[in-house]
Amino acid sequence: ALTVPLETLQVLKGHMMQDMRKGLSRQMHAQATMQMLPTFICSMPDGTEKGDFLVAELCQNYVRTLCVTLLGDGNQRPQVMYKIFDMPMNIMQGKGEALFSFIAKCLRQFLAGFSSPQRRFPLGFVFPFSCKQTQLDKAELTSWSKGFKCTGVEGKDVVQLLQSAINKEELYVDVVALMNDTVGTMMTSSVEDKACEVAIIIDAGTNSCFMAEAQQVEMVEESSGRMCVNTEWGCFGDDTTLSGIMTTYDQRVDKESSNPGKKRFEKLVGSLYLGEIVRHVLVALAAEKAVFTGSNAGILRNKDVLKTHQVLEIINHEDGMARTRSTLETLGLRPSERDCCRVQQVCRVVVSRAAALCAAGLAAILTHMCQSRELEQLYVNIGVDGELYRDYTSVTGLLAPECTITLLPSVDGTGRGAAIVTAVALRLADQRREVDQLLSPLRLSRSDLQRVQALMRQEMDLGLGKETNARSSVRMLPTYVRATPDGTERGEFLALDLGGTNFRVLVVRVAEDSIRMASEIYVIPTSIIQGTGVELFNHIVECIMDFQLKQDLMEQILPLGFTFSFPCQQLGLDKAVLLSWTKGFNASGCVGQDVVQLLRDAALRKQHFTLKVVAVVNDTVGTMMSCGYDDPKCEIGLIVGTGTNACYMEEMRNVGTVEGNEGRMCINMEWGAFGDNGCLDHIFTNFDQMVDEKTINPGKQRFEKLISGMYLGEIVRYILLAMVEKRVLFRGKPCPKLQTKDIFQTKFLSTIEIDGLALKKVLAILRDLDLHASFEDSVLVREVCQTVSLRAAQLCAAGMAAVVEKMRENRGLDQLIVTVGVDGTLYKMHPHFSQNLQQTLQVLAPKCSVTFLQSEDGSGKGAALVAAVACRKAGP
Ligand code: 0WK
Ligand code: BGC
Repeated sequence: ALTVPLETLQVLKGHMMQDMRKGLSRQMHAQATMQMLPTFICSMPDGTEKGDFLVAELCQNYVRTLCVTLLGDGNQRPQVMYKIFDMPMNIMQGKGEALFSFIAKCLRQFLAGFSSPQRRFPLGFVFPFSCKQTQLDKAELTSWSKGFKCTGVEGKDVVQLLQSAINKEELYVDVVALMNDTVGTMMTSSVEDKACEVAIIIDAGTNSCFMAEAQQVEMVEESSGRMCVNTEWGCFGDDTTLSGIMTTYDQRVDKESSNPGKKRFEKLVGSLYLGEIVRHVLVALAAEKAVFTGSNAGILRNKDVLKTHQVLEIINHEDGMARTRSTLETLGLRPSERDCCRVQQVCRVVVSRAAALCAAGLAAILTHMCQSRELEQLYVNIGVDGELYRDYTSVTGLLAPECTITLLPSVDGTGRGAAIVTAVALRLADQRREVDQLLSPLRLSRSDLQRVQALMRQEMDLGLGKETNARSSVRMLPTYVRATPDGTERGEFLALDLGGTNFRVLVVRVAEDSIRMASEIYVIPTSIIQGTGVELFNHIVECIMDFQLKQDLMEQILPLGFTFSFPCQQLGLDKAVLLSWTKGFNASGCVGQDVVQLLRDAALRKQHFTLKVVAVVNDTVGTMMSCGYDDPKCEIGLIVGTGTNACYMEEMRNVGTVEGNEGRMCINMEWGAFGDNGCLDHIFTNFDQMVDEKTINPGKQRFEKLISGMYLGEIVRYILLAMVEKRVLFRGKPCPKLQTKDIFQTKFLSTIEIDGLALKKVLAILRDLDLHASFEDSVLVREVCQTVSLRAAQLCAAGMAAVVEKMRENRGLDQLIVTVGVDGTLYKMHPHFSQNLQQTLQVLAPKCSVTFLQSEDGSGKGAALVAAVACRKAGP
């Protein structure tokens, strides 16, 4: 009955994994017997921890106080001083207040031995009982065990109880961290470059902890990195799961314990109970006259008469037989040779079962880690402690063949580990302060955003005013597009789409019931976009010719709609003067020119080639038109891609720069330049300044440089460099590659911020940049990306709020219902940008219900629709 076959251990491992998953899940947590308690330890020591750290360790019959000095030199050889204070028996069963006051008095005595009373110390508290931890320094005791039963503690924050006892002793000691003894063991056993990620204690009680994927620990907010979870596996089987393994002897031990029905797994494994199990087996054997037939075995009916350390000596001592005889004779028994053999056998079976059960538990943890990290093979170091530690790699190996383990016995209990946890906690707290200081200027409050919204509105009004237009940074350019598509558009059109990531040439066939398109993407080399205008437009014409050849359109002269995504003063539907280049374009001889003419001239330079350009539109207008074809409520166009901009349908009566008051006209806001007059300087950080200075148009497109894809990666890069300098990232190691402009691409943000993305993917991106990051580093890099992209989405929302609120006022509506046609790689590819934008917009413009309609066909289709309108108006 006491032998557990491998198949049963396999089944048990399965049950434990199931229970672990329940314990980790927010929904099922209450049904789990293994409580899987978050410890708020998310980082391992990085060797830079420095200082003197106090530790108070509450052990079975004593309190150990330590002072550990870390030198910040990798912390291989911390200096440790300690003192043990035996605990009076009545403390374990007395008032909680007495227990904590006893610990505080131990600390006073200990400190008196080497420190000045005024010196302040951070303290780590090793408290080996199950606690509901909500912070590293906030933990409620859920239940006592191992014979402890102090009153007035369960349900209370034990950190607070200890701190107030310490304050009563007027000690300058701050309890910085509370941890379970398994955590202390994991940290203590982590030596040199052998970080432990699992720890098990098989002592009076038993327990384990391991570094879980944070996103799987659903009871806490942390969504990235890892967090140490205290399994409290001692409670496993407190439902009926272990009934198949529990023997009558185990049930008797449980019934006589101070907490019957509780800690079932612990009672099969912990040294507090093994002696009792052996005793009950011997009582049963004696009753069956299978042993001690020559003596009165009545003594064996006394609880705890056989200690576990005696059981261990019986099986470990090289002369086990002699040790067995002397142990039994000490109990007043006169064992025969055969009795001694039987007793030894019983001891071996009970201890091996305990070891096998631990191996099954360990295998469950290892397989869980291997699966949650999506690994084929897991290599892991395991810190072990406790008098019952056995080398059960063999059984574990059978139960978890996909894991290679190294057991690292803790040589110094949990004290040193607790000091390291405390040191890491303080290092992280310092780092958090540094990080918050660096990132706080990028974190915009609601009132910051409302101010940006108001400023945008102010600039819009200035931009629309004939007299005031020149003073506005938002140029509010009339587009001569007076209406969105009405479905009567027909015909075949060529379209060009220049200004985004890709240059596209399209043919668009607009029929009654459908719009069919064919397109080709052409690369425009940097040498051309920063060369001459002639080269640029020649290149464009060559692409058109290539396209027409491929599409067999050489014989036709189709009306052409030109999406030209740069600020242009539109003088007519087919006449637009370039005001300035943006987005890294800088072709000479174009600014101040009519870009349609430049295109026509390039066509003319090609013999026998004719172009019929009928419309030139901005990509925001093209996008609005393209989406407007499907949704008539679409009266706003938004681009958040390489650059950013918006357009919307404004009342002609408000457009002071164009004659006429009837109807509406689409206004290309060119909001990318918002703030170029300094009105946004209050939100511009030094990182933004550094990015702007390195662009080919410093001081220009300031709003765009806070939002769009061309710049977000650069903002992140400068922040990471500042964090390296502050030694909160990559251990302050210089990162030459990170000095390279544009090396941290904006698309990295879109990957790094994917929810649930395994951090190893973030590590891979950083590795490609020669950045050898720790887990912590990758969590921090993700936080920087999230902060930068969130600000971009919020600023975009503040701009959009100004637009929809103006339209609502224009139309005298209490509630505006409108659709925004949107395009751009950042908006489309970033995992959270669109959601953050929409959520912020709802807050800033609650009287507007705004639908965002992603443009599927790009603005080329829109340009073709504008061309169709132009052709319809021009008549046959
Ligand atoms: C696709 C549109 C194009 C626009 C681009 C912006 O068809 O007109 O310029 O989106 O997004 P980006 O390619 O800059 O990310
Ligand atoms: C340009 C706009 C364009 C936007 C999005 C900005 O840099 O100035 O005209 O709409 O980028 O492509």
